[in-house]
Amino acid sequence: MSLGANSGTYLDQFPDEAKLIRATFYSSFAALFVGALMGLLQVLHRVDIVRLVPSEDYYSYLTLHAVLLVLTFTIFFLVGVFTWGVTTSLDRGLEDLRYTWTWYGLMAGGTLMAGIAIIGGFFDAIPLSAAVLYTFYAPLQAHPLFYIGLALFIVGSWLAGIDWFRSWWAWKRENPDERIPLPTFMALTTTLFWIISSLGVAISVVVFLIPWSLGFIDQVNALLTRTLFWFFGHAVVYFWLMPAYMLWYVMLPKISGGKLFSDPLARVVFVLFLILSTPTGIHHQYLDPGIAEGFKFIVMVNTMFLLLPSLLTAFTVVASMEHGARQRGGTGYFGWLRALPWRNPVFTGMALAGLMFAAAGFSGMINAGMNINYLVHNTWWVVGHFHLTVGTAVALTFMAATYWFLPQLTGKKIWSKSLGLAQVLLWFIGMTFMSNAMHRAGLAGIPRRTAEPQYSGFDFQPAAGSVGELNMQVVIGGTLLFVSTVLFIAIVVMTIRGSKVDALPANGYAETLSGPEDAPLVLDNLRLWAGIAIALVVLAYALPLASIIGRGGLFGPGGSP
Ligand code: HAS
Ligand code: CU
Repeated sequence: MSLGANSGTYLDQFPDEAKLIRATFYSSFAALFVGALMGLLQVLHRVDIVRLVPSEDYYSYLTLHAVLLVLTFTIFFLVGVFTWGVTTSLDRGLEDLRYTWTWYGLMAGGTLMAGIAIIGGFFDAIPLSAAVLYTFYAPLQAHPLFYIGLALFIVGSWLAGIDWFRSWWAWKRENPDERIPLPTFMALTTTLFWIISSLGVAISVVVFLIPWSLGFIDQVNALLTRTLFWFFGHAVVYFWLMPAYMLWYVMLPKISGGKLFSDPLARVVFVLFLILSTPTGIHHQYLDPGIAEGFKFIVMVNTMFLLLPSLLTAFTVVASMEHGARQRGGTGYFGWLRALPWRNPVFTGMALAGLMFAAAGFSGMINAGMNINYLVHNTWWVVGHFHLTVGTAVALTFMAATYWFLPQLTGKKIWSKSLGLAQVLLWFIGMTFMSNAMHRAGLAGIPRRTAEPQYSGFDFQPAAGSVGELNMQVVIGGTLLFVSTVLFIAIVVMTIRGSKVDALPANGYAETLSGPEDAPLVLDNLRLWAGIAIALVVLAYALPLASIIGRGGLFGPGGSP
């Protein structure tokens, strides 16, 4: 397949699909803006500078912050990215646009329902509330509207995945002997583990949480809902990450001026994520009583194996960047770094996102170790970790990619590339302050998820190493992140309001140094990998779930309702 051989922008090639992707992106950006505003309120509240929302509403807006950012912003954006990847690489439109708009409608409707349930919690007169955080397991309980909305959102995302499969099936009938093009391969493997893992949370919501919140059953087994949540809760982080990885693999090398180092290695990476993303969820429960140490140990081993695909990614992506830099005339052991296109916000945003992810990988490894996890669990350290991962590796990559996608989807030029550059840099600097301080605060034992941390608050002249200093850094970082978000939204809005131009780069993605012809055929056997993925899930989860249900009953102490 000749990559990037198409002429014209994505809008020229697929006007209908471009409209759908614009809708998913704009939904995603709306969530980003509101979520980021909640983030600003959050840091100002935690360090006690201003409390715009009373403390009793803290968990409602923490929930709004998290749900809008880690579920709505990320997932709306990524369904757009995968739709782009599948249609571009198969060079065919989606099969049935009415079906496509149905899943979009389910996702949008579900978000609205969940959002209304959360916001209702701010007003005493409205009998709604969902102060349950994005980790919505029992015993915290939300209004049924919240769970029903989330269920619809998840079903919508499944239908999106099936949409990509339908395109591939149709393409395969016409091209029976071709290898699956890499971006499609990435979207399909991701869909498979997403469906496997989100079955866990779907069961928790449909069988337990919805009937419980409607009053049909009066108790649930809290540990069971928690375990089913984490069955999905680790895999979901790779659902956010895989589209960013796809962009690092297929976009970053091209923007760096070169080719992807190895297509086969990229396939191996996505297969590893497919088989290992789910049987690792219990690493969020190392401190839960009720799950035997032996099961936790198995999960720790799986998690350590799961570092491998990310380490392979670090190697492949940096090697591809180096190849690009050398094509552009870069020389020396490290001198090539200077030859990279640092003035291009698409490149710089993604490269800085990758750089921060390297640090995030280290904090993830610390989280993953059973014994050292006891030190950091439930502290601000974990919050620092996930602001580097989903909050930077993913979010900053998505924002940077937007500067490439928007012209493709609208036929308009980015309003200001230099402001775009400032925007990605501000994010990087803001996150450096905020997440570093959060990690350190966690080591000092400062807890997460609390409106009233009992430590000295904000201090204009903090002593180095004091809580005041850490809080100061969190506030500076959080404010820069908010400014960066506002700038991002402004650039998007001004770009959309601009007029169409002719001379835009053509749609396409990076070619490869070592292509699919070098990859063993077995890598494309999705049935085999899905089968292994399911077998590993059964191995990791059958006994712990049986023992949780055996001791606590399916519907909580006392057995069935
Ligand atoms: Fe995590 C908690 C372990 C990755 C998100 N994680 C969380 C939570 C979230 C989250 C949201 O084992 C909190 C959940 C909650 O609310 O309680 N995490 C890991 C491990 C990894 C990991 C082992 N996490 C992620 C990713 C996330 C994410 C990705 C979102 C997208 N995490 C944990 C554990 C906990 C946890 C425990 C529970 C903690 C507790 O006690 O509660 C690994 O996947 C990380 C592997 C990463 C690497 C880095 C590779 C480096 C690369 C960079 C290449 C460089 C480039 C740029 C491209 C090994 C790929 C070069 C630039 C140049 C200029 C040259
Ligand atoms: Cu995890």
